[in-house]
Amino acid sequence: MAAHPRTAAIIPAYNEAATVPDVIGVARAAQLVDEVIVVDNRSDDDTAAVAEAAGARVIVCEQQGKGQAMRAGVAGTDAEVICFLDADLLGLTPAHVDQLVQPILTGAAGMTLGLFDRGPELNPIFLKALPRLTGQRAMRRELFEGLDLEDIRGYRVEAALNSRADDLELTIDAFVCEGLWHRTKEEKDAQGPLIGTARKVAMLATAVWSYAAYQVVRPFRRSDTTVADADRDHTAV
Ligand SMILES: Nc1nc2c(ncn2[C@@H]2O[C@H](COP(=O)(O)OP(=O)(O)OP(=O)(O)O)[C@@H](O)[C@H]2O)c(=O)[nH]1
Ligand SMILES: [Mg+2]
Repeated sequence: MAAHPRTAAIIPAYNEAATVPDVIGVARAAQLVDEVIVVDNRSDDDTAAVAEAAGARVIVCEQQGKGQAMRAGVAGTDAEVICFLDADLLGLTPAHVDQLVQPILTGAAGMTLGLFDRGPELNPIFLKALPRLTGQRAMRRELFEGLDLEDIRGYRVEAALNSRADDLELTIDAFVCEGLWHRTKEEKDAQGPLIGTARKVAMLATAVWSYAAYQVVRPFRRSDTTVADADRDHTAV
């Protein structure tokens, strides 16, 4: 039996067959991770097959969207500590993963955030001046389960986790993961770099807009249904 609370690494993956095996291998090699789960949305490529071959438990999520995949992953485990990792990471190490999980296990932080390494000029800006919307983050499962169901749609989930952690006055431990980067939309997009770039701009605009809109409406919105309520009642988003 694990001496610490059980920790699951949850990796949402949509068409990430090129990179997900390495991410799984690193998560499995981390000392503080007990279980590695990949949540696939019926990818067009063989993400599910390669993830299983790399030793992950694969959960198929019927509802499209990163937030929905994260929800399915949390619902699919009873681990008390969750470490979310993107499936398209390059340069991830077991030490990065343990650095995300450790402060949650000791109680030193309520949420940890691992940022990409953008170099010495940009790192302080992304760490201190911009919203930290990274996919690499660890927390106790209650933090995710307490999110409003509305807030796990698409890319809004990361802004919502940040806001909820602030509301609860949790300590947030954010750091740059040395050498960490990802396979970008330009590289992934089968239709070429131009369409990939356009998609990325659209995605960034959506994320920034979601974040801004979320901050504006949040004080006026009374929470209706949390993720935990919905899971109990089997409500779809
Ligand atoms: N299961 C599942 N995973 C998703 C979905 N959308 C995004 N993801 C995963 O969420 C992670 C982050 O998505 P990305 O598209 O890489 O987002 P990003 O890194 O912010 O954007 P890029 O700069 O273009 O890479 C990746 O592992 C994706 O495969 C989805 O609908 N379902
Ligand atoms: Mg990415």
